[in-house]
Amino acid sequence: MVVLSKQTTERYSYIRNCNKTSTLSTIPVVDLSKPEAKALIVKACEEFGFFKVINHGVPIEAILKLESEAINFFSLPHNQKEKAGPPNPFGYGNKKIGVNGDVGWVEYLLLKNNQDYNSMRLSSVFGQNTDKFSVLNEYMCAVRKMGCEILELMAEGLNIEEKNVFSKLLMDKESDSVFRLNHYPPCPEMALDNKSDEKLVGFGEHTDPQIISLMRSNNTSGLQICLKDRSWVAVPPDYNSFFINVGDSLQVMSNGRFRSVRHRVLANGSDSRLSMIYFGGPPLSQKIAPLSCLMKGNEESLYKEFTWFDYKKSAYASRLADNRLGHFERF
Ligand code: GA4
Repeated sequence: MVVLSKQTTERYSYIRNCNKTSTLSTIPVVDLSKPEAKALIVKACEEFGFFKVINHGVPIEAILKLESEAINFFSLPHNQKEKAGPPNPFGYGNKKIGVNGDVGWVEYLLLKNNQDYNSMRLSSVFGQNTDKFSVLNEYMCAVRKMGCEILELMAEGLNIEEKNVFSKLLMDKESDSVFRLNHYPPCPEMALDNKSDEKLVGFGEHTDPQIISLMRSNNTSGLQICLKDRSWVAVPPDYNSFFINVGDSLQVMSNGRFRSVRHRVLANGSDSRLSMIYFGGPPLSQKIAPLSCLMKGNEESLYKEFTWFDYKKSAYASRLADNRLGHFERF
């Protein structure tokens, strides 16, 4: 008989009744090379705040090179990785998420959209190894380009004349975007107890504060999204595609028409999950408010006025699962 000890993992949260979670078979898939992409993007953002893209244009070599660097990094001895920590707010983090006591079965690297800053922050681990940073930079540039293409299709789908109304925020040299590598190690306890209906939380439920998040993962499951009816569904992994989330700022800019999707990641018993996420954010001084061209008749803004700086400050002081936009709602 195997006696399971919860000692190593007892500070973490568990989700019960996992076997009942359904798999999202209707996940919207957008082929960026097809003319119907813009309409599908708008529909998916309204219904789910989430979709998957194929024919995304991010070169497979750029993806694989960064993935292999990430695997190398997370395979380093613990004391080596710790040299790149703590994540205040950028750097290596292990289990602790944010500053308010959230924990998850995850280790990660949080990076800035600035090559010089990242190489300085990580020089204690990588020295002045410029190759590693050009791999990272190449990936980030390609993903940002895809993000801008998606945002431009979105603007067209919404019949907005200024096609770059969203994408210009990511292209701005002051854009406050963030990049994250997440490694969810296999959880040995779960592997032993494979009949258990309980799963350990890798990254607890939350919404992303930025405009748009662009995620690529390896082929290990774990991601779940919350639907409008508040049920959770598992998203089957697909390492050839990118998964796109609407963030809180885009929900506000669309005056609530688009949904900032609540999502979480559950740990896996036997396989490592590796995900790479680009969080496209605006410059700090950017006003985040519903676009006037999207307001119909005498439609009122659902939100108070704020800048990305105000929102980010409030978001980073919150707990992961909080409804961060709540403080900024008018009604
Ligand atoms: C969620 C989205 C991004 O991963 C992130 C996260 C950030 C962090 O890990 O430091 C936060 C979280 C995220 C929202 C609430 C605060 C801040 C952890 C946390 C508890 C980098 C981001 O921008 O916001």
